[in-house]
Amino acid sequence: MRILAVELHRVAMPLVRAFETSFGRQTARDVLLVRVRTTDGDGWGECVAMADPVYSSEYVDGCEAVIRNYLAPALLAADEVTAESVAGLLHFVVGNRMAKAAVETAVLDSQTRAEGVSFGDYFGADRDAVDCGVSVGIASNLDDLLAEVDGYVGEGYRRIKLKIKPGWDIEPVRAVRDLIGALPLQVDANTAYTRADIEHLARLDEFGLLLIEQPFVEEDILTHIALSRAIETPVCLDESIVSAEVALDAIERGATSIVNIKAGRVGGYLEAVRVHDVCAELGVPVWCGGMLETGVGRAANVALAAMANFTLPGDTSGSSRYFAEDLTEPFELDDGRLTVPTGAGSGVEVRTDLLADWALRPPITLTA
Ligand code: SMG
Ligand code: MG
Repeated sequence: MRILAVELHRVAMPLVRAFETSFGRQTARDVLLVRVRTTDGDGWGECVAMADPVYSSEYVDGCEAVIRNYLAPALLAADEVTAESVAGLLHFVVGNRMAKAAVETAVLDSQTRAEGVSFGDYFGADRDAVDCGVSVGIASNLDDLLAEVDGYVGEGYRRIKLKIKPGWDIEPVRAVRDLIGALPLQVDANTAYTRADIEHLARLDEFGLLLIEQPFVEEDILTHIALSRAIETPVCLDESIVSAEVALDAIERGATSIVNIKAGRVGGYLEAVRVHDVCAELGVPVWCGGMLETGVGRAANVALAAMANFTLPGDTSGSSRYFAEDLTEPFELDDGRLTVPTGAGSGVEVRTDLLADWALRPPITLTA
């Protein structure tokens, strides 16, 4: 195909409840959506970068600038573009994986729609629904936390993930474990701890957690290795894993025995499939992370999470976990599971009326 235009849409999406992590509190998502207009038809991709560079170095204004100044011009200048060739065409730009992922996903959506192939079939999904977990933010007190968790359990979520930070770890985990009994439970620190906390974190062993996610800064593989040796609970990397090569390295060195896969973090769904495959070969289970996606990104995540080695429930919650109204038809939990879309491409339609109503500014159209 030839890329005729790249459109950048910015939408404000208020969250139904504030989401607090070790790095801050979020009350809305500032979403960047990419639409490619191609000789084969249109395709959409969602950029998962947050408004501020606090989860990773990428942030939404930065992604928009990189796409505008580098990524879109490179694709618009190419005679022939396929989803499989996007990474190579954009390789001259270092990093900026979330920006690249948004663009590549839009091309993949256009390509697979034209071919009549769903994302699930393209990725090699082997089931038609996926088990869903929910990520629960840091609350202002234990009562509020338990009420929130209780609500999610009532909705049927199959796994609870608690955000933790120093001063909000052992007690909330104990309280939630007491509340939910044997329901799978895991924690995510978003890099809030240091090597000095290893002994303290080992106290989490008594709660039978599925895993502890990313306790230390993303570059610090060594401290994750040290924790893995000191704790029974499996250590799982999120922020650190930016490619299949890094996943292989971290696994072989004993830093991670379970991997969180987020397509945005690794530069796109094609690389995410590679991370899945590397992990499968090494016998390391994976699960699908989330970045508070709208239905556009959620559809692709659910398709990815239907691959064979995604054996743990993902942060693939229903649309209502975050949004009163979604940008696509909503994803609704059925017995703790979401159905993998079967339509061509991502299988969902962007509600362009809402896109216009919620726009932060008029779309930017880039052409050759
Ligand atoms: O989409 O349900 C979701 C969010 C899941 O906790 C979640 N994501 O580190 O895994 C993570 C965080 C990153 C985003 S926090 C603003
Ligand atoms: Mg995480």
